[in-house]
Amino acid sequence: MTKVALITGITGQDGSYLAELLLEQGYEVHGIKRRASSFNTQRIDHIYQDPHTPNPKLKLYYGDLTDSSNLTRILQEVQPDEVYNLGAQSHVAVSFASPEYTADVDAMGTLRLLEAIRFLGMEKKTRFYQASTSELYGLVQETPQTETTPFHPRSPYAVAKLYAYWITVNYREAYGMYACNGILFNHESPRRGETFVTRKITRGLANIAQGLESCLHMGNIDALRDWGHAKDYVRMQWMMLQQDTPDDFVIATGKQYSVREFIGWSAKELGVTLRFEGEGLDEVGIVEAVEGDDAPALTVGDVILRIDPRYFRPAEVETLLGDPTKAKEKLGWVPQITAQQMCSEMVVEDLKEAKRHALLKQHGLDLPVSLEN
Ligand code: NDP
Ligand code: GDR
Repeated sequence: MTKVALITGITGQDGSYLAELLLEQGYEVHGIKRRASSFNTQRIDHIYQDPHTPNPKLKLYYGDLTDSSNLTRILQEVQPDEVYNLGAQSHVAVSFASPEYTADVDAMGTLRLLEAIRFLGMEKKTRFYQASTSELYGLVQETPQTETTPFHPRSPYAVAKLYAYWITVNYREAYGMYACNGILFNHESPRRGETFVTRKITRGLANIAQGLESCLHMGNIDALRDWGHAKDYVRMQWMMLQQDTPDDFVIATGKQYSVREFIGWSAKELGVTLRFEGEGLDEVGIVEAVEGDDAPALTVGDVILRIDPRYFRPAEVETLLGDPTKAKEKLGWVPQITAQQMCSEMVVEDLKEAKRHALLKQHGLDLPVSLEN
């Protein structure tokens, strides 16, 4: 029997990798996408199937986590064996600007989906995965963080995700649903949204190296994170729904680095050595050496990084480090890709794009590079 999956957030980073994985496993995949004024399916265009082809394996539906009517209708139509709730307003800094919307999508959206499954009488058939987050730990109470570490969320995003975490546990306990939380630490890839810190760095430095931008403006570069690769993490999302009994798992690498270190790796990948000088808001990143052909626009002494208070958050999560022992012991999950390998892959992909832009520019086709970050 072909398994049927429904993914909210299929157009996002994780949604796209998960859809690929499930298609490879022979699933019929259904995804909810938001209506937007321009195309928003770039991450899944390569697996998109024309709805006019007979029996397409991937189908998309317009919908939104703020609207129960469409969630109920789509669930009823699709009758999924597995639901992966990846849709969210997922940017922590943006959640301070739009706290109510973030709560509506990330907290209430999860409730709407669970309640629709129950209302349709599918609670014993449909398995549910909730995209929970290491942001729940926020102001950390112990290091490394495990499934039993107390939560202390530090942003409207994290508070909304805390509700989603507990409502998932509650539906499991109250209605016997197979519902799981994956408490995922930061995971990245070349498909990461451009305004998250890793992608902002790899894309920004690649653009600077090619003369398309002049300076990267950053916030707290001393923040510490446990970064993994999205491909490894979506595999674990699927594994969680294949067990005999539902459970919650921390997904992390168990290694921690600073944003500053990530900047250093990215620069090195481009053949650039960066020196940090100054302190606090006056700190800058200066080019110390340039080797190879990947940074033709740079010379020694260029200031290519500055600190900008705009990127500091009203309450910061300074440090996160996960302990994935439970996932390893119970599910045999071990991440395959290191943070450094991932950084290198991201720089290579962003450099290809920057070179394309630079070439067009040389030939008089000066396409604007989006600098909003
Ligand atoms: P992205 O921001 O890349 O993707 C989020 C997805 O949610 C997009 O498809 C987006 O659509 C969709 N979405 C946003 N708002 C709504 C809405 N109102 N209704 C329906 N869909 C909506 O996130 P990631 O792929 O990185 O993360 C996936 C999930 O995992 C998120 O819930 C995130 O909070 C959580 N998470 C992520 C971690 C990470 O490090 N990446 C770590 C821990 C948890 P559109 O493309 O139109 O914007
Ligand atoms: P995070 O990821 O908030 O951990 O949430 P992000 O990459 O945005 O920030 C990581 C750390 O870097 C610091 N930082 C900056 N961040 C951004 N975006 N831009 C900057 O210029 C900048 N300078 C420094 C931040 O302050 C922070 O400490 C991500 C999201 O994917 C969530 O959805 C997910 O739940 C968590 O990871 C786990």
